[in-house]
Amino acid sequence: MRLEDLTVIKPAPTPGDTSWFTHDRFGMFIHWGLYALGARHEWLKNYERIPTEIYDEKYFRHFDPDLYDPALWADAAKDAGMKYFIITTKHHEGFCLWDSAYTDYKATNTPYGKDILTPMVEAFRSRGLRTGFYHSLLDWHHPDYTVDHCHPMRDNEEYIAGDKDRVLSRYVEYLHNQTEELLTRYDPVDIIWFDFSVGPGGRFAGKGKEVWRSEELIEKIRKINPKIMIDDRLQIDQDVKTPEQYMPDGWYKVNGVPVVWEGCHTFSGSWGYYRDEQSWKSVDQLLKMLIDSVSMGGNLLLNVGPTGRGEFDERAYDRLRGIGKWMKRHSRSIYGCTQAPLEFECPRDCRYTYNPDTKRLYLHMYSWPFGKIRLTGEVAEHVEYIQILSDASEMRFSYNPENKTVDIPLPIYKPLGADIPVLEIYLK
Ligand code: H79
Repeated sequence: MRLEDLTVIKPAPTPGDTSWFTHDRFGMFIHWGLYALGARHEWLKNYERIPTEIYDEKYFRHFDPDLYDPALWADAAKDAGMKYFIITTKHHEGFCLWDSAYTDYKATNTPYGKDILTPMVEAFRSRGLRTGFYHSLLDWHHPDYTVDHCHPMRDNEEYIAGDKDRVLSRYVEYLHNQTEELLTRYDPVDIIWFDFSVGPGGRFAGKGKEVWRSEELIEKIRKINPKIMIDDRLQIDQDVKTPEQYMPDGWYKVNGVPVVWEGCHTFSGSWGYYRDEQSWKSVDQLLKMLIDSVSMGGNLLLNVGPTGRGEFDERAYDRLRGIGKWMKRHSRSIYGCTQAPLEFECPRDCRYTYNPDTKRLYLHMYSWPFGKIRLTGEVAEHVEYIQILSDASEMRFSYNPENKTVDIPLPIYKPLGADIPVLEIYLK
């Protein structure tokens, strides 16, 4: 088969511009809000059924991140090889990081007293990273947001009785206004990432696209920025599918059609800062999540939950530095890459990624196979030159046309500086 005739999947086109996104592959999610002070999950208001007065008495009144310096965050993201960031402008708790004209529940009214979002966007943009805004559809603070089964007051009869005076459409107006405010003030925003549409549960009504007036909201967003990428959680698929904390077992499909997708993952389980969580993933595991995603045509959005003083903690820095060390010498197998041609058989315990522009195939070896590695089938026909990606050292190989194999002898020891070694295979 000719190289041009191999099957390289292209995801279905979308209304926004995803060309940069499917090239860049790796972004930083940031979950930051009042819950950083609770330091025990961003859903703590919900899990512990905390009334707003108590939540605010504690966290709103004590929010003062004196060590907040977004330049440090942006440096850490860039050094890890991330190309965009997505910040929680407002999470489910309802607290706003920017100086919104539509609410008093914002950073400027805390002891900190300053806008958090503007310097953050500036810091990341000035380092060449693109900007995404996570924005919660749920709002556990707004007086017109009615109770549903995902609400902190779902068991509080007195609070639920108050729903008769709540006008949900007023909240939706607020949601539309704030979205327009954000996208205008920080134009051009590259991604808007809404989270999420609550299904009906028990005695409570759900909140979906009719309630959010999703279609109209999308129209308003595209009027401000036609190129923006919109996620799928307004209950209308737009530019990107967002599997959360799980790895698809192949290219993510909608009705059988491969689409643009981005998996979002945490370091330790929760998204907001959780001091005592011990379930931190290793650098090796995180790198494999990135490689796995690209090998299935997707992106990885990896989350950091900064502390209440405004820092990434040491565990986060440790992982980010480890990822950056690998990325420095291996990002060529990530940026601009996608799933390999479907005809190619991948050796055991390995992952391919493929750059269709340079026609180079990347073989990631998850365990070092000692004596040699063998490529069989269609791929063997196309091997022109092979080197180890980390140091451009030549890998000699022998081609056997009779059984269509390429044998690549390997040293007994894994090459230095290549924790997950990658062979760069030039195809012909
Ligand atoms: O922002 C992060 C999370 O806080 C948020 N999305 C990421 C990016 C998120 N967490 N959970 N969900 C979204 C999905 C909600 C699942 C639920 Fe339930 C299942 C809501 C109701 C049933 C579990 C049980 C959580 C609340 C009750």
